[in-house]
Amino acid sequence: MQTSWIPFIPESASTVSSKVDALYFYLSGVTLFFTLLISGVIVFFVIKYRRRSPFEIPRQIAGSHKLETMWSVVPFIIAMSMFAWGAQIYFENARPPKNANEIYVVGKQWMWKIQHSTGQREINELHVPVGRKIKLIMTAEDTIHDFFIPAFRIKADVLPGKFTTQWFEATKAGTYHLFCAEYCGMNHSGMIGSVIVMQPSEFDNWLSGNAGQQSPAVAGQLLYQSLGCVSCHGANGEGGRGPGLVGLFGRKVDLTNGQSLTADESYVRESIENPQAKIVAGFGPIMPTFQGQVTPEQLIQLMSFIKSLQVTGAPAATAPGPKLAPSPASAPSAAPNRR
Ligand code: HEC
Ligand SMILES: [Cu+2]
Repeated sequence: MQTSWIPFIPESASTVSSKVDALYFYLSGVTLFFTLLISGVIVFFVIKYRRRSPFEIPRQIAGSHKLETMWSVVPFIIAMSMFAWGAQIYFENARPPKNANEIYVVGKQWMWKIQHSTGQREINELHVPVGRKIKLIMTAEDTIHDFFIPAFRIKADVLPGKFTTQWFEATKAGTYHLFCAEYCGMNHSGMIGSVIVMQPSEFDNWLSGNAGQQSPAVAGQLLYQSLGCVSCHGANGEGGRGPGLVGLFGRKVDLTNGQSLTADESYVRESIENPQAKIVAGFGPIMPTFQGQVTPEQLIQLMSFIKSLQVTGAPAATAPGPKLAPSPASAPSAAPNRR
């Protein structure tokens, strides 16, 4: 839908923005229609049924099933159409596509710290290519913030102690506003930045412009060694006293309490900060908590490293450690992982 002619609507620059606008116009249209209808009918009735003589007694009306059914069913259908349409856009927005490029966002009073998977960092600026799906993995260091890009019609809370995600695909090169949309303290109003959408080739140039940076996955591998994760999960995440971590993201994990879940950022974070909360089936609660020992940024690095441990080929991170033979304890749980 072409909306650029409407002065108060922000520019529309992502694949979802025109869909959000269409729904918004539908809601506004329905609201406007009924506002006009009802106010018109009020004026009409006030005139039509005005009192004409001091002792007039109006004609009595007994009620009408037909009328009552109609004014229940019609609004129901309209309300459900809003719900269904809204839910459809919500679900599309809430589920990042699997092949999206990942960018990490950390909010703190009062700035946005951004890191690309190559290691490239930026502050209050987010460079992205046109026409590629981007998934933002976001957390906060201190208090609740909210990452809002009006031109993309996306907005999501950024929380301390948790990872939230949102995704977009930019459709137009340009520079767009980035806001914090959750009051977060004195300089909240200054927590703004810009999203710079570039042509893919230009973006690739920009991304490789700052060579020699350590990627979060490589930094994560060093942490994985220095924090002693190796002693239980194996040098390359092949498992041992703890479960194998190769291919963990997106994998189904069975827990000792009989439940199961799909491993995502929030689960992995919880596994590191509060390992007792969910115990993987076949293992004991022996993993120590790392709460307070790793900063949000280090958590991101550990997660990137675990993500890089893919079944196909070597881990993206370099410097493989000595190969450990998987212990019998890990063998049953590790087997279904090797998809
Ligand atoms: C003392 C051994 C030990 C150490 C050290 C340890 N873990 Fe664990 N880890 C385990 C065990 C055992 C489990 C499975 C039981 C559970 O869920 O707590 C586990 C579970 C996990 C899981 C969930 C795996 C799954 O398949 O669902 C992740 C992720 C994880 N650990 C990451 C780490 C990271 C990162 C470190 C280092 C910062 C670490 N662990 C250090 C023993 C350990
Ligand atoms: Cu903020």
